[in-house]
Amino acid sequence: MLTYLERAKLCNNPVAIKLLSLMDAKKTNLSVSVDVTRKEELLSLANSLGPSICVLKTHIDILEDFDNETVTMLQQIAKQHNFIIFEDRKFADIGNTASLQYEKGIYHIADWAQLTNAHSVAGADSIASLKKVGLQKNNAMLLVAEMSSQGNLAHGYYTAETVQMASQYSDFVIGFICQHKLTENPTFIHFTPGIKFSGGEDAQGQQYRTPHQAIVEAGIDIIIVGRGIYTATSIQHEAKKYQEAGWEAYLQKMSLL
Ligand code: S5P
Repeated sequence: MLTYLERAKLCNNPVAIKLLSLMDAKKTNLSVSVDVTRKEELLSLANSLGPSICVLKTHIDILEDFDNETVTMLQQIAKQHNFIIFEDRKFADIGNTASLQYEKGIYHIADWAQLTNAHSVAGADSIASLKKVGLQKNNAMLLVAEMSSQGNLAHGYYTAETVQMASQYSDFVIGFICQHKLTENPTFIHFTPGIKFSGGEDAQGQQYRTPHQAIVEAGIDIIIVGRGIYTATSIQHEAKKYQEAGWEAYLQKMSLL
């Protein structure tokens, strides 16, 4: 089994190289999902979480006071703390529509989010259209291969075909949103949401596992934590705890295999 840094050297996509390298340098496989609705809160969280994270995950369309300055400042903070911005947009439409949603509209996602994601449900041509927009901007994409919510339909054939689709566009698709390690190809990065120390579920179908379960038992690379961190009393302290737990689990996985 290869380290994050060894895997960085095998990648071609610039975002994958940067991400795996900075994970090694900062000793973190923690991504925080900052699902807040005010710009100021988003930027303040980005600043305080910066030292602990490799990826900041946004849902830019839930902000009630979005303006262009939001993303300019977010980019500055990302540069200062050396993390990747991941807009969790989950494109799911035909190629023409998905690529317009990626490049145009109010958000111009392709201009500031080095990483975003798409469902595979619309088929390979939709990913090809997204790639046409994103690759020339040195961006990357994740495919949603599995989900954390109860009763979701992304399993079996759907997941296997999604992995296949990723291989078809591996210069642009650098990994998956998933619940388990899906491929032995070391250039694909596995991201897992639904992470909380307490495990359990929320009242709306979200299912949680611990960092240890996701990294050691399910073999994934990056844990995505939302409410487990941003609703904590001491956000920085909680982020540090998840960062340490995630890193320890990675070291444990490496020496076990
Ligand atoms: O299957 C998924 C895929 C994603 S990207 N399940 C998820 O929960 N997510 C996202 O991860 C979700 O949109 C949210 O932003 C985050 C989980 O948040 P939490 O508060 O439940 O940790």
